[in-house]
Amino acid sequence: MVLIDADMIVTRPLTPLIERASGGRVVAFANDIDRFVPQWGEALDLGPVRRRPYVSSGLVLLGGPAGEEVLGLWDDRQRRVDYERSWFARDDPGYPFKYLEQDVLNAILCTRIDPARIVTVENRLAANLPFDGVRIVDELPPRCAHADGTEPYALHHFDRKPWLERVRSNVYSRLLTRLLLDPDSPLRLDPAELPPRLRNGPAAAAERLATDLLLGPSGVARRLRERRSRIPARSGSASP
Ligand SMILES: [Mn+2]
Repeated sequence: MVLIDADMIVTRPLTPLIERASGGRVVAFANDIDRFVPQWGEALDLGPVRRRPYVSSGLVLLGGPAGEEVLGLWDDRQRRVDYERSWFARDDPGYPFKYLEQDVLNAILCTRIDPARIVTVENRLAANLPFDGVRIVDELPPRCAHADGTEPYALHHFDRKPWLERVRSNVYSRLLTRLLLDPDSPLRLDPAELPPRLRNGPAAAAERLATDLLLGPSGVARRLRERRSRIPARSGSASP
């Protein structure tokens, strides 16, 4: 079973990860911040907790009995968390499930699952906004690389979405245009369904330039700093 967020672009075959998961493992990517809440186990009736790296819920591969156990518990326990108290709404200080189902996944992994059954992949292999140093190697099918040549499995646009809001163009938004408008794309849209800045042609390029100038070269970095400063520095901000 492979769960992929709708804000991810897969940039490399997931076959190696699927093979690891199919041997009865749970494969997930380390988050860009670490997080652990000792009350998780008791709050969700999961039992004693054991510290382990905090993973993103954006791309999770679940195989065998361990995978089924995680998915079943995840489905059940996420019904107990309160959206209104989460980071996405009121952001109650100290709420153990600030990041909702992502925290629930981590709660399950640090209580019910044998650590030998969990594979934590390094964060940069599911690269996050603002995709610093990531370049496009190929567009269809998409491939990307970090400066050292490492190719991530996916790009994760976890913050504001380029199809909903004016965000500075980046490797993700450029690939998105190709994926959604190319004649060879399996999920082709009519350009009129996309905001002008995500289309092809000179008018779209002008719109992107205007947006990029308006938001400034460090627009994304500034927004991320603002986002981090909204919440206590010690808990940091995760990328759900
Ligand atoms: Mn996401």
